[in-house]
Amino acid sequence: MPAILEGQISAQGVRLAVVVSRFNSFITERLLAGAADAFLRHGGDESLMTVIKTPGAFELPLAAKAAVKSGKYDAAVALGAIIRGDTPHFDYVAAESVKGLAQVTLETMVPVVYGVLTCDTVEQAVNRAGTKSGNKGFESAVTAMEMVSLMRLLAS
Ligand code: INI
Repeated sequence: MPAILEGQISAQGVRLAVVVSRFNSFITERLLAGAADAFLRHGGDESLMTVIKTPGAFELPLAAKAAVKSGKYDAAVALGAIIRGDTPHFDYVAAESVKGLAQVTLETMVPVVYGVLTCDTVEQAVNRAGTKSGNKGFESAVTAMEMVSLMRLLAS
C-alpha cells in the first residue's frame, strides 16, 4: 500500500484569518457567515478567528499577505464577490485577485483559500452564498482546515 497523506477536517486549535471584501457586501456577509459557521461547527475557537475587511476583491491579496506573514494565523480564507458589469473591470479584478492570492499562498507556504465568487449575474452569486448552490464561504473554511492539517502532515 502506498503511503497516503490527507488532511483532516477539524478547526480545533486552528488560527484562522478570514479576509473579506465589502464590495457586494450583501453577498460577502453571507460568505463570512458561512465561513464562521463551518469554523465553529468543526470545533473552532471563536477567539482564534479574526475577520479582516478590505474595500474590494482587488485588495484581498495584500491584506491576506500581511495577515499570514504576521505569523499569527495557520491559514487564511479570502472571501469576495466579483459580479460582471458592462465594462471589462470584472476581468481585471478577477484576474488580479486570483493571481495575487495564489502568489501569497505559494510565497508564504501558508494555506490561503480562494473563496471569491466570480459570477456573471447577481443571481449566480446569491445561489453560491447560502441558497441553491451551497455557500462558498463555508466550503472555503473547510478547505482551509484540511490544508492546515495536510501542511502539518507534510512538515512532520
Ligand atoms: N470589487 C469586488 O470585490 N467585486 C466587484 O464586482 C468589483 N467590480 O465589479 O467593480 C470590485 N471592484 C473594486 C475593486 O475590487 C477595488 O476595490 C477597486 O478597484 C479599488 O482598488
